[in-house]
Amino acid sequence: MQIPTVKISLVGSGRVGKSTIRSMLEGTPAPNGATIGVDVGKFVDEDLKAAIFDLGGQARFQMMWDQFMRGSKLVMLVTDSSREDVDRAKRIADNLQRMKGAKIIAIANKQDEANKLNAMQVEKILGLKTYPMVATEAIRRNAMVSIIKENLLD
Ligand SMILES: Nc1nc2c(ncn2[C@@H]2O[C@H](COP(=O)(O)OP(=O)(O)OP(=O)(O)O)[C@@H](O)[C@H]2O)c(=O)[nH]1
Ligand SMILES: [Mg+2]
Repeated sequence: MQIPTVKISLVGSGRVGKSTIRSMLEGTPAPNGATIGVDVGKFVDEDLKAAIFDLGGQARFQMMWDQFMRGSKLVMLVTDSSREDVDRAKRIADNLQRMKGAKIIAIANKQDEANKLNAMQVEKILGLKTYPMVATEAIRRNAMVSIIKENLLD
């Protein structure tokens, strides 16, 4: 049976861990610099084939986001779970409401660091279903895959 390819976008401020999540899903080494524009990766297993649009989070790339995200089935808004970044993510979330046909969820990344908000706190602020993550820990890959499938295959 053919599995159609779905588009997933990773969006959020600079350095929050979007590319680390993409490389975790791809099983490739994490990149060591900021994403310039967009990087496209892929995730394939027996019941999901996805193109992962990993957007550059720096301010100078943000005006391209609408075009890069177009046609996404799932948009994951990534935050580093600091109060300041969650406030930034709230403004991004408000803009994402205009996205048609996409499911929007949030990832509360960097849960290994001190003084971070937990996923429930982030969820309350953003008003989006939010999942905790530590993208630098390979052992979390299965959890990341489950998050995606849970939100795509329903
Ligand atoms: N402690 C910790 N560090 C992380 C985690 N996820 C990512 N990082 C680190 O955060 C830094 C930035 O990660 P990237 O994945 O490049 O961030 P990005 O969101 O893609 O950044 P842009 O491409 O600039 O938008 C890197 O040094 C990562 O190793 C995490 O869960 N915990
Ligand atoms: Mg990046």
